[in-house]
Amino acid sequence: MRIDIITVSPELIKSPFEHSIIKRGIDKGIVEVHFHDLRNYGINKYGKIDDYQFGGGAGMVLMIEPIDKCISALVDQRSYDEVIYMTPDAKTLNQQTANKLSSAKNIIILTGHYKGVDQRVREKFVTKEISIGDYVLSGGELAAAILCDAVIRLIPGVLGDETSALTDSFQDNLLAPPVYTRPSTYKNMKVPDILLSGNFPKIEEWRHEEAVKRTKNIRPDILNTTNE
Ligand code: 6GU
Repeated sequence: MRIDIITVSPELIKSPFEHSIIKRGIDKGIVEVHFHDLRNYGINKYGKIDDYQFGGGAGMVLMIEPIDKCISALVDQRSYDEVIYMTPDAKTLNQQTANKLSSAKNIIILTGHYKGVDQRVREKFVTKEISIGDYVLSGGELAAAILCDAVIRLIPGVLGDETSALTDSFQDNLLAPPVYTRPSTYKNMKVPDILLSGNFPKIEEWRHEEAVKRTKNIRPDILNTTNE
């Protein structure tokens, strides 16, 4: 997969790509990520990329021309499955969206800033808009890094243990069950006997029950009745 990230703060977003799972995906050659500084496509010699909004109101709006130039330069070179705009006024990212995106070949991610982008950018270039939750961040960069992490770890070969992404929370509309490791007793706190029993069908049953319990308790909104 190739990911092109268009941003006004390349430095803010680069660090997560230099560590951990995302780095592993890049080092293995499974994913490549390119950063594009929107200022390089600014409309004057100062790299102007934003302006006041028509009709008045606080906050600067990213202009259409620099974004057009940047996206057009990319689209001229290859075709893209999606042009994603990161913005709080969009549908919230979930596991299903991450799963779908993980099979894309090429994607562009545009990160907003200030008051956002000129609406015509969203209408003409953007094919998918994603928010990461119901709160406002200063810019879309951190949100884009989160999206990339959620997607990249799902690409086959990126995680060492192929099955582990499939047993994540949310993959079956359930939160993950509790997990334990050694020692089996610590300061009188015991690991549930069932996990030490060696009875794997029973252990799976217990895990499923615990996952349903936890989901009912904490996130009844995601609980799918077919899982009960
Ligand atoms: Cl994608 N961007 C910003 N600026 N704030 C957010 C967000 C995105 N998702 C949630 N809050």
